[in-house]
Amino acid sequence: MLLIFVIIHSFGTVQSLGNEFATSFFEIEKVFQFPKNDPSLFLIQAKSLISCSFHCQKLNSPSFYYFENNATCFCCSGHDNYTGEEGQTDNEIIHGKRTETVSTTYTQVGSLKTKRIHKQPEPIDCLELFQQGYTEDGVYVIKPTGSSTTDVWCDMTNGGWTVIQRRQDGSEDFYRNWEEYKQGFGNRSGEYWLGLENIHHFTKSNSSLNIYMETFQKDNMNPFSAFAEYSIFKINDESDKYRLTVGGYHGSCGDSMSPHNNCQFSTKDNDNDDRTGNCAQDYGGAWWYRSCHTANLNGLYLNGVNTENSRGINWYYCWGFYYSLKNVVMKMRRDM
Ligand SMILES: [Ca+2]
Repeated sequence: MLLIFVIIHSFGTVQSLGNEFATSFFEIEKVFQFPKNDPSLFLIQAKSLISCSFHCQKLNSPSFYYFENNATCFCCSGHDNYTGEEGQTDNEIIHGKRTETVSTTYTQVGSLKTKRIHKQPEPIDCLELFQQGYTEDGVYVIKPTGSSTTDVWCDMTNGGWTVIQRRQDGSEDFYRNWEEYKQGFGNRSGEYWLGLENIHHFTKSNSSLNIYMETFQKDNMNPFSAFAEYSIFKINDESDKYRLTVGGYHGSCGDSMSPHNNCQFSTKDNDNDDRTGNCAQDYGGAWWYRSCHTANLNGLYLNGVNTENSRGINWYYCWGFYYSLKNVVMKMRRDM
């Protein structure tokens, strides 16, 4: 009997507060940038925490928030990225400055989760976020193309670098096709490729490229790690097969990237290299191959010393063609 009452009461609330509901939704959407029409996110008007809890259980949502000051209930179903801890303010949860004037205290009930994705108005890259005062390394949402958003790892420790590629454990398959390299793939907290289309849009402004590389402890290589930085980094659009412009090297071991200057990108299913065969197929990667490479940072994860000539994650002008790196981070930054 009580249950029935709650249902009727709640439906009545939604109907009678229709305008208020729309206003609340708009405000909260602005704060969090909820994906529009996302079927796993629900916002409902609820008179109390109990009512919110009830509705979210009905929607099979693992966690939810209740906004006391406007009686709004937000259910997260299948998402683990809009979470915080009980008593946190929304300012804390979105990590930093915000433009909204509302001040809401969350009361979270249900399962507590720890992973956070930082949400904020649409910056074009990590540098813009850094300049806004975000100083914590992590996953942020950016909007490089002007039309769609993407998650990306931001290196804030070194001043707002946008990570475009990362290798660290071989968990991600990098031997992929053109469409996948165009759009990007992988886990932003682990191994990933950001996507040629995004990188192209980033480099419409003058940009630098920084590459950090590390070997396996077990191999006792000299040097153990190295960096290569390029003050010129640009990628043309798809009609030019994402042709690379790179130059202005300085680094700690050798320049394996400049030989790829002015090359188009090639994948196993899209051969734009200067050789009769298919470099991407022959060397297990996808790159700005010429005929074929001195750097193969999207190559196979071959765990250090190996016998597969030039098929690993190679950086020739330091470790040669028979050493496959443990860690690689490629990141870029607009010139300031
Ligand atoms: Ca060819």
